[in-house]
Amino acid sequence: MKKVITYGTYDLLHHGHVALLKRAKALGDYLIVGVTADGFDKERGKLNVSQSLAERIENVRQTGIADQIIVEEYEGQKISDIQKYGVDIFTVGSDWVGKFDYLSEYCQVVYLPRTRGISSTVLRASAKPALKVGILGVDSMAERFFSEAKVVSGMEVTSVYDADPQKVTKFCRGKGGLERLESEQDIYAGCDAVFINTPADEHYQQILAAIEAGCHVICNPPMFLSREEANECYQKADEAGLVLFEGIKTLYFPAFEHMLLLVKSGLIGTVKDIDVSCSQIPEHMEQVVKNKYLGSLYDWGTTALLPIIKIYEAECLDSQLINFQTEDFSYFTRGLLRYQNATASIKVGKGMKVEGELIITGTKGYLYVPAPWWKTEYFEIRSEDLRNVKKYFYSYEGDGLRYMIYSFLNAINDPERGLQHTRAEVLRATAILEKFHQGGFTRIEM
Ligand code: C2G
Repeated sequence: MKKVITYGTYDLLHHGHVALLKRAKALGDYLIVGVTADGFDKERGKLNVSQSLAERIENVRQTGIADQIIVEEYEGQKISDIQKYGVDIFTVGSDWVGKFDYLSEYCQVVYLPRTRGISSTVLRASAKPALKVGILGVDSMAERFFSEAKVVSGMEVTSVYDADPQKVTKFCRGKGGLERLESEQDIYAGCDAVFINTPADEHYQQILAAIEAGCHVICNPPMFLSREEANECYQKADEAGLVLFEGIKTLYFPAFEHMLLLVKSGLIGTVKDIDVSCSQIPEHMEQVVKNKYLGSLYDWGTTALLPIIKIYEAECLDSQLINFQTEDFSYFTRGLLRYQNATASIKVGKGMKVEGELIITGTKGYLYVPAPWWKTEYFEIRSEDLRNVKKYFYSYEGDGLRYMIYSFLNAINDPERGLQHTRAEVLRATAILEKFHQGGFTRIEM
């Protein structure tokens, strides 16, 4: 019996897929089809898969062409599958020519002609019109957001506004088709969603105006500096059926997501302490210090608090903050947080440098994420016996923002799926930022 294997996402199964499966089957007597798991697709940068793994498997099964269906979970699984199932031929569409030549060490590799004129991407785009997104504020994150949004199908950045027209001119250079608008209001009126990329003290009014205009919001953290304002905005967004999404990119990186799952699975026992450090010495510090909202806890606070809030899932009972600052700008904030039966500490610096690591302490061991933990592709789980360190490696595509943007789009297109970062979690971080914003810290002159 000649065994053939092929792999695919098979999202929104179409005649191109079926043709491939038929040709694959004709290469031998027994066809194994590997359908890609959601996590694997995300890791390899294939975002926006519309159907669940179960739906995609069922669609392949219903063709009656596959003799066996397996799930493809990770890079490198193909080799172990070929060996495990005694496969004679690996095949895949001609859009992958060359990509799998390395498998010829294990079996024959055949690239089959791809059916022209049909793809899951085309079907997805026609299923829903692309979401129109406007960028409000063209500083730092705007470029990264613009380029990463391009690879998230189902949305497009159509317009931009910034109070500084010269900045907009520079930003729009080379971005044909991007419309520059004359006011913030034009952004809210002309788009389905807005990326608020402005200093934190402007967010509240801008979010209210966006909601008023029926615009979904993805906002740079910290989205809010006051719980009262946050609750007001959430209530109005609910009434309008709109999504408020805090754009904490770290949360959507594959490594961070998996790290949370491992910690919550009890792998290091009960977590009793979390130690987080983030810092940056930006260029042109003389410019940065003019804007207090670029200061330590304003700029890093939401990210530094993220692992603490996601793991403890409880209210902070007490926080002590010590802040190094001059006039109005905070360079370095150190915080000690107490929870029901656990503690946490944060160190965040702007214009000061500290090792950017994350250490999660448990009763069976600890998880160590090296700097820069907030965009890590790697972490270790260590225990008393340092010889059995478990190492975890991940990769992310591009700048990594695409995973966050994809989650934002999902939250809009599939409200039932809900938000990965809940309102309660946003409010827990806001409580600490609010305390800081209102001067609830011990001040040390720089
Ligand atoms: N295909 C095709 N004609 C099309 C679209 C897809 O022949 N018009 C083929 C692809 O070449 C692939 C299979 O159908 O062999 C499944 O395609 P996708 O679901 O798009 O998945 P893809 O990511 O291309 O799968 O690791 C191998 C990859 O998983 C291949």
